[in-house]
Amino acid sequence: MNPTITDVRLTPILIADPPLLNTQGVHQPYTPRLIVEVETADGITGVGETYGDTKYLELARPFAEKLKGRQVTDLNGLFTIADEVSVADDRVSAQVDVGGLRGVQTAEKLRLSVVSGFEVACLDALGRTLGLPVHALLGGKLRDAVEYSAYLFYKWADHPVGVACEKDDWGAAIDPAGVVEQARKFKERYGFTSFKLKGGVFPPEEEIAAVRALAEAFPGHPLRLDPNGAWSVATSLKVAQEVGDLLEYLEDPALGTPAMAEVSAGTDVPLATNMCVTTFAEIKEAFTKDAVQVVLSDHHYWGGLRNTQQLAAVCRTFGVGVSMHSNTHLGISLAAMTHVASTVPNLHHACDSHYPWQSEDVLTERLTFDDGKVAVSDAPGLGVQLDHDKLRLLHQRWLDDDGSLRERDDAAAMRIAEPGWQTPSVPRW
Ligand code: GKR
Ligand code: MG
Repeated sequence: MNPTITDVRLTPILIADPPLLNTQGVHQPYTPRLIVEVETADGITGVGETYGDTKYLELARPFAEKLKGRQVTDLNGLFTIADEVSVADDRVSAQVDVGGLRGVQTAEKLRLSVVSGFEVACLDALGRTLGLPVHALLGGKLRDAVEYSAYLFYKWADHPVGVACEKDDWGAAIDPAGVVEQARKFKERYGFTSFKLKGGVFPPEEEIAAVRALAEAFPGHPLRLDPNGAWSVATSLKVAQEVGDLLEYLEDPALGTPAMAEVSAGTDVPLATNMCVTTFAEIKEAFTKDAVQVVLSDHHYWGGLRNTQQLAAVCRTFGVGVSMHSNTHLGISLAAMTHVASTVPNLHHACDSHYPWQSEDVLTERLTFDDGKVAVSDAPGLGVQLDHDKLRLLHQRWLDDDGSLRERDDAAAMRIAEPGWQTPSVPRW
């Protein structure tokens, strides 16, 4: 057995994405992802996936060079490499979305997102080498299937006229009836029994009405609402008062730990976050101020699967709940999330996943949801197979792009429909 890394391949791709609305604007018709392949001296290849915008690629390329000659077992060494190829914070902030509403905003989070792609690929290669599933390398699964929630979005029926895109069959959802209809489809197609609505798109009264409509249509199903920090403390408290009894938790109603702490002090509705606790350094303030009751880990920007386990342990220590956040992703990341989620003892909420929104993948076989759950694979590694033809096709789309889609920019996508659109400053309401 020789787990020395002999080759690393990076393939940036563009994947189809429906016109999903959020505080920043609307999803582009195609979104960038990066597929990582790590090959060992034994001829074994492991795969990983992470964000694919240019700023990640620019870090991943020198990272890949430094990885050659190292062992796939050297997972701690990935953080050393990340330090060596790191970029300065000021350089990153110049490239990051204004508004900063999404997870990755600093050089730290950027480099950790790159680490995660390589960590998952190394774990996959190691698992294939040893004949063990990734969950076994993480200490072993505690459950045979991981539960996911249906991730509901306000959505247009189509991307704006004239924009090249793939068609989807989800239809529009711009009011409570549309949201309920979308939820019904999610339930029919995948068996989900809990729902999360991406909010911060319409005035709070409209989103409150959507939550009420969901509660009426799906009694007993856990519901969450996530406006990505679009509300003031006062608005957050008002929403909590009006629909708090219908919610499993309210996710990032207000932006930042001090505002979340104020909301938390004024309501008994549990607050979850993937925005104010996104690094280990942010935990202390948030937990000592009791700003959040559930942290949603994203193994990409937390720096991989082992860091996610460490986060879960810290949460457990402080009696804070843990679950998983998602951004647009493919099956490699869903497999990675499922493996790590299966090992977390204190996972008491269904995880988020955008996967049902992705009609394309780079795998020979898509992962499936049964009764809203993904079965934890016991096959070696992640248990997924890369389809090189599909990968080539999606990479060709990236090559053919004039550069406008290679950086995800929901505000720019929105300006096609609404010229003059700017990501609203927060709090918007
Ligand atoms: O995909 O539009 C989106 C989401 O709003 C995503 O960007 C968020 O990162 O899903 C995420 C969240 O839970 O905040
Ligand atoms: Mg969120």
